[in-house]
Amino acid sequence: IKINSIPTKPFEGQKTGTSGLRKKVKVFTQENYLANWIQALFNSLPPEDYKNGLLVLGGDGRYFNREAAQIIIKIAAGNGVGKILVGKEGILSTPAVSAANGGFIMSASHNPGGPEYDWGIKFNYSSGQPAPESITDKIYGNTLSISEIKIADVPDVDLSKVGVTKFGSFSVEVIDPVSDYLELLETVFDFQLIKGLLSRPDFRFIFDAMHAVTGAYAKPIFVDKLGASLDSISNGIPLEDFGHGHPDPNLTYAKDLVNILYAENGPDFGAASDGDGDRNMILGRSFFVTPSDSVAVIAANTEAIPYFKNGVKGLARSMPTSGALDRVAEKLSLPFFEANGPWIQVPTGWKFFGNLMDAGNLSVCGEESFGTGSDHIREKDGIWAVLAWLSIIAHRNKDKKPGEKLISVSDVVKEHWATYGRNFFSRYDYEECESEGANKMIEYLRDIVSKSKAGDKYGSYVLQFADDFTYTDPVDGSVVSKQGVRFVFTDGSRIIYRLSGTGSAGATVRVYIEQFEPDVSKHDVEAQIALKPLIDLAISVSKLKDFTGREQPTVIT
Ligand code: VG1
Ligand code: CO
Repeated sequence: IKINSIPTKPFEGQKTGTSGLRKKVKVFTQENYLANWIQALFNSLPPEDYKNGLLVLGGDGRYFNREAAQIIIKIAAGNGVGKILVGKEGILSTPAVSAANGGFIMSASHNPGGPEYDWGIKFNYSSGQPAPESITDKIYGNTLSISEIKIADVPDVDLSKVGVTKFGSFSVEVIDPVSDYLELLETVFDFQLIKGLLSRPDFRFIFDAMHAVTGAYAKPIFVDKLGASLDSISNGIPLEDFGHGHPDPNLTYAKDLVNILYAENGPDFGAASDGDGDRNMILGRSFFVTPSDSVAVIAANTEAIPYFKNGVKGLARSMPTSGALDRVAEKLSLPFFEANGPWIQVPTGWKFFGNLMDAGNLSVCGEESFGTGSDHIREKDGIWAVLAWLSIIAHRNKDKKPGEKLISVSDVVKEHWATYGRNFFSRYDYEECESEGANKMIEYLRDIVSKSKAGDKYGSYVLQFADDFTYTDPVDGSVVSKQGVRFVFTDGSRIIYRLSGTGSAGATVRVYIEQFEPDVSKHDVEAQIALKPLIDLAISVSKLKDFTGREQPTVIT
């Protein structure tokens, strides 16, 4: 094949955030903008990583993916990649891509899509994990000096039909987006067990795909394989603009599903997933499972999941995620946990879990941001989390006769709290604030941290320590700093402040609040009520209203 060299000039700001590069569509559609980043990526990898090798390409179906796929294919060919596997119509969820080794995901995840909204790209490295910072930093460096794009002179590939197209030594194979991923999940879960639950007349299930990528997976998996009824899938068709929605499965943006579960005589189980299928929200009847509890409950109930038949190797969470998981780890006396105590917490972003998994130290992990997963792949996995919860409910009820009352989602969570105590948790998001004020607020907090000392009084709370979280990867020794300002009090309560690394405009401030309650008689209190004093403290200590001009958060979890 003929390879053309196109001269180009650097663009500013092509720095990846928490998970890939995300910008407005208008930014990405500037001539050579995407091409520059893809070329810079190849310039950053050792040639043996991709020359004549295989890469996977897929996306969440959002606007601009079709054009982007053709650009990526041609530049990959121009740089000597041997073969590209592409999901049909460019569709592959983030977990499905992660199940393969190395590839691109065309997605801005939970950010809205369409000509006026966001586009994004994530790159997975050799074992399917999101590229580590050592690579993304290199890519960014190369975007600042790029002068040439290598692009193969081949026609656009028809992505609408499964099959192989050859161009000399380079080929493109269009694959079914579901089959390999489904095959993997069948080795993880007991599908017969789940099928038994979903076919019970006294168990009603609903899944909201939010018109995003899991629309392509929901019917083949939940309906065709597991016997759920067709009408249990809502918003099941992936759309370029997610039906004008914001494909983020939380209490604000998945409000329709929440309303259904909280209505009188609603279903027993509800779940939703985000744009690219790696997040999940789990709901019981009139009951919300906070993601920090979700990962803890899964970790405490692995006997329901055949994949974990030999036990779990270790547990991990991102730093702002509540400590509910730590309590499970302690109880399970995991050797990994005891030996390494503190490094059960990683910074925000799934890329930090991959090394622990590859080293054989981690089985189940999660983030408070609706991300839950295991080492079956190297990304969080929305459908996996739904199947994990269905497995737990099915396992608990497997001997229940028709007509007998089933153990519900809320029963399982309340029982968990009774055993381990409840970590009340909430996150306040202030989306798209002015960057200047948000940055100043974080600077102000860092200044407080530098002057603080153990024993300082904050209202009725006594400071244990305050810092800006630094993480040293126990496997490769790499260090990342400034990962979130923490105030940890002597009773274990915490307030954490971070700026989001996934937005495309302004700054999103996240405030995380946690308080532990061992007393079972106090577990039924609404989280917002239980946490009110700490939330008020978080807002006043940071002078958040002065710095951001915001009275109320945009999203409360
Ligand atoms: C957010 C979440 C983080 C998650 C990341 C990617 O990052 O807080 O936990 O890993 O999104 O999720 P940030 O920097 O905005 O807080 V996904 O589903 O967008 O790939
Ligand atoms: Co996502």
